[in-house]
Amino acid sequence: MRKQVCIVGAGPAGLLLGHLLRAEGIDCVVVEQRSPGYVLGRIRAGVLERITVSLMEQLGLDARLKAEGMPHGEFSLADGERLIHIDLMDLVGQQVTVYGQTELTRDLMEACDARGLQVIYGAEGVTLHDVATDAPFVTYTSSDGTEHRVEARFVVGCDGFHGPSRRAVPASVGREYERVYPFGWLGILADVPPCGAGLIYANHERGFALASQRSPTRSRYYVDVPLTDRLEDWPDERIWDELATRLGPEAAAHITRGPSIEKSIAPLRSYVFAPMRHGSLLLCGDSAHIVPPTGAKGLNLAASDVYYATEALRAFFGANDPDAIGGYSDKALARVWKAERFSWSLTRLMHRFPEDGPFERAMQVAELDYIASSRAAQTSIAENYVGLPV
Ligand code: RFL
Ligand code: PHB
Repeated sequence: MRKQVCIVGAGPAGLLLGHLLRAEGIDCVVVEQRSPGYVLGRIRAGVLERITVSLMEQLGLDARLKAEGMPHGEFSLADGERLIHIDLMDLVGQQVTVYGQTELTRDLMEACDARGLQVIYGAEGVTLHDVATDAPFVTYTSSDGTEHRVEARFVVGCDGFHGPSRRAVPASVGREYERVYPFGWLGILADVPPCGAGLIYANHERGFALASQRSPTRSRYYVDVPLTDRLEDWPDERIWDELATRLGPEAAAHITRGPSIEKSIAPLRSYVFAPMRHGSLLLCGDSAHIVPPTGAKGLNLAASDVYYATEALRAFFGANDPDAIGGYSDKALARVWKAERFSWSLTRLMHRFPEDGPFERAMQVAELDYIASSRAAQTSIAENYVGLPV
């Protein structure tokens, strides 16, 4: 098979890019190792920035997002007894949209046939070849054992943190920056009404907690747990008890308990791989970087990478401008590093690190006090939370 672009991975980054390229008349295919059901089964992000919503709008795939997505003009930081409100609308005149990654991925998936976006699911042994040259290709084996080869002018790696694309860049060319955190987030999804209108991030002496939601009848909550903990250690009642304590009395009074419909533990990591382009290979989303989920940035960074990659590929194929491809990595990384900084600093502020002593705790208290009393500090948080401009 011969295409202008071969996209590896049909998560949100791969599907979004595929649709945007199709809309530009660029011939592409998406190669995914899993089944559609598996991809939709992963419960992940919930908060969408403007860039993510506007790409769906541009594609005309935002009908359900508009109808079911919940605009949030504020969120809160809880510190023991106190709630610090960050009024996004008042501070920066923008809001975020709460709409599950699963729903966004479903919208993109369901539009593939009508938009002529070819996605090959169940591709095994996906391997990238000759990415440093102008004639890269991708090989894979389909479930019936047939071997396939996709020749393309560009390969875009949208295959997440564990995919093969990043590893196709020689170690002598790429550099890794990494911070691994000493805890993970235990997430619980339940068909119960949320405990309040807005998201609450809590730093309690027992640890971190987050109250989020998916709809007026579906809640998503997280607590941080030691990396050695297993799901069996956390029956639902223990999670609800812990949430009630950590989120503070105001939220606890409004928590509705119910059986979990999904429960998982995700480790926290900050990671950047640079550059995000090598020859004819571009990396987008989690294949190139990971943020701890505290800033709600991962999916939104995947969307901004896809925006820059689409611009670069449009300029290459439409205006015969090879320099656009050359500029992709620097443009994408400039935004990635700022989101990494915000996610890291909010993680540092809102979690109790096992190695922290009284000094580090005093710094957290002082910073939360400063945020509570300073509109400038709140504005800085707000402009990062709604998403810096692309
Ligand atoms: P994905 O979603 O991992 O998709 C990668 C796709 O590539 C496929 N793949 C392969 N395909 C072919 N061959 C191979 N060898 C392959 N290996 C892998 C995979 O099967 C998959 O389909 O990456 P992508 O598209 O870059 O999207 C990134 C986002 O999924 C991620 O950043 C977010 O979920 C992060 N995140 C959040 N982001 C936000 O913007 N807001 C949030 O509120 C938010 N909350 C979260 C999060 C992530 C979490 N976890 C579990 C990591 C909350 C959590 C708990
Ligand atoms: C979520 O709803 O899953 C969610 C919300 C905000 C975050 C992370 C995850 O910062």
